[in-house]
Amino acid sequence: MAFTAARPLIPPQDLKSFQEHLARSKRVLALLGAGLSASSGLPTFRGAGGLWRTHDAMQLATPEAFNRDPGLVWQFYSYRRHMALNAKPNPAHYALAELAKKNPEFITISQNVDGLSPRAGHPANQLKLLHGSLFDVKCSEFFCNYLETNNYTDPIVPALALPTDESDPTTNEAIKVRELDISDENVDLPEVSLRDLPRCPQCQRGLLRPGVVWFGEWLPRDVQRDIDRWTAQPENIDLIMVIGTSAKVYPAAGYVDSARNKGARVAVVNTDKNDAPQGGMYTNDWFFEGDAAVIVPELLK
Ligand code: BV8
Repeated sequence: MAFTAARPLIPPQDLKSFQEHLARSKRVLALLGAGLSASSGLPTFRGAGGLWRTHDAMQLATPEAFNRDPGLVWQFYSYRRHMALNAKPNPAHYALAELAKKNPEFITISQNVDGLSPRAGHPANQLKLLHGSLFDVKCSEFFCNYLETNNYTDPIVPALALPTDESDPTTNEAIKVRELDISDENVDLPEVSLRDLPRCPQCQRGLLRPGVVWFGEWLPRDVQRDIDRWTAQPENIDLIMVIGTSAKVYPAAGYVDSARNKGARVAVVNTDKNDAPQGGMYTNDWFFEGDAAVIVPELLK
């Protein structure tokens, strides 16, 4: 029986041309999405079994949803905080952190709120968390500026504890069990009353909310300013790596074109060949099909 060598993970010619370009590159960007953390056990938003398939996150990741039913929205975020706390950074998170330590002109724009890039030791000044973090909490009152970062209390209040009959909620079986279709009004999630939700310790009035950017909300001005200043510098951008993102959410997805307009070549890492950035792939781009946790460390070797 003829043994055929397993297909190389990355076509050798593509790997060589990418690594040669990376070695010559000075100014490098990365745009990260939920697919980067998939191999850490955190569901993506749109992928198979993704967060949005069973949780209607568009329904939940908005200020309107929070105003309408803060208990339900907190259950959604408390569950994600718990999963993220019990997940670990994967080799791709570490490889990107190592590249940042070697190249101060490498800036990472992350759409992820799961905290895994910071936990992998990614230099904070080179990691721009565009959509905030599950572990920041802030007051929901417009006039109050209370913000607490690095809040890892799990659950953040007793009323948000996962039902005790859960097996380890971070296991895939439990996640499947847990992923009730909560957009279905027939699903009776335990109610969490307003008085049991976390309150702002500063103004003593407002409810605390997750420190993430919801749909319809402005992105953190300081983060956008940093990125815009970096991309607006006169020198060219040599490369943008687009890792584990469907690149459908703006303004994050727009940074691919911004980089292209500054001369960048584009390298996409995605399990889905169809998930190229808006505007498609150019002839001298790279598309590396596969799991970011395996591909990225190989590329950045
Ligand atoms: C804004 C935090 C200005 C919360 C997130 C109407 C009203 C208001 C705004 C809009 C509107 N219509 C459009 C907009 C703009 C809107 C937007 O872009 N909407 C989209 C849906 C069209 N944007 C906004 O609202 C932004 N703000 O515009 O402000 C403004 C202000 C007021 C009024 C008007 C405008 C704010 C956007 C931020 C939303 N918050 N997250 C939370 O997480 O709960 S976005 C959230 O979804 C994530 O952060 C992430 O960015 C996004 C999901 O994208 P991905 O990360 O790409 O995940 P996805 O599942 O889609 O893809 C995973 C990919 O990985 C797939 O391609 C898959 O194939 C691949 N993959 C899977 N496994 C692997 C893998 N790849 C590699 N390896 C693997 N193992």
